[in-house]
Amino acid sequence: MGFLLTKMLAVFGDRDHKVIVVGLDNAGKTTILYQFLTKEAVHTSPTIGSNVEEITVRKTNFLVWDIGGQESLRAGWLSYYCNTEIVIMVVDSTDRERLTLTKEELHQMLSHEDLQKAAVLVLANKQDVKGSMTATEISQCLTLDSITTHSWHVQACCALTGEGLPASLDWMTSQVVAH
Ligand code: G3D
Repeated sequence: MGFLLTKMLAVFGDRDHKVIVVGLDNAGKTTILYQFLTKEAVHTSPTIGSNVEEITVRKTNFLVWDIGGQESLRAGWLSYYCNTEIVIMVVDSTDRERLTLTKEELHQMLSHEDLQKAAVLVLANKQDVKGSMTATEISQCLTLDSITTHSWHVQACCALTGEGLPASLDWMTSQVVAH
């Protein structure tokens, strides 16, 4: 029966996989979410509360929550953690000053019990801006190599053009298919 169900899900598609998009304010979270949906850059305003959208990639459904990143909202991130399969941490690659803060937020999140099974995708956004940090620099600053408890991946991207985002969706799909 289990085998049959697995086969049917493979044919007809799966349940929704919960994804949360986090990162400091202005990192590009909302732009990325709408780029996933429309493949066009949209005019955004700071996220107050959250946006949620469904994205389907080759029969895999992701329910993607964009959570506001302003300081006053970050304390509320944990109310979204339950059942999250993928955490997307969006980084503004031009914002060197606040990368330490991002690092602290990321490692604190990953120690939360509700995220023990979540995979982590770090998006090094705004690669179109001259002088922005590379994905490798960001990976080093965030000490991603020290993360052994979670599956993780870092991807350079530009939310305005969508560059790097298809590869991100492929990685996300590989993670949920693998589990
Ligand atoms: P947030 O949801 O993380 O707070 P937004 O961030 O998606 O609202 O984006 C914040 C600002 O960064 C927006 O500019 C948006 O257009 C810009 N932005 C997002 N991604 C990129 C990118 O890849 N490259 C560049 N150059 N800019 C980007 P405004 O001017 O509307 O505040």
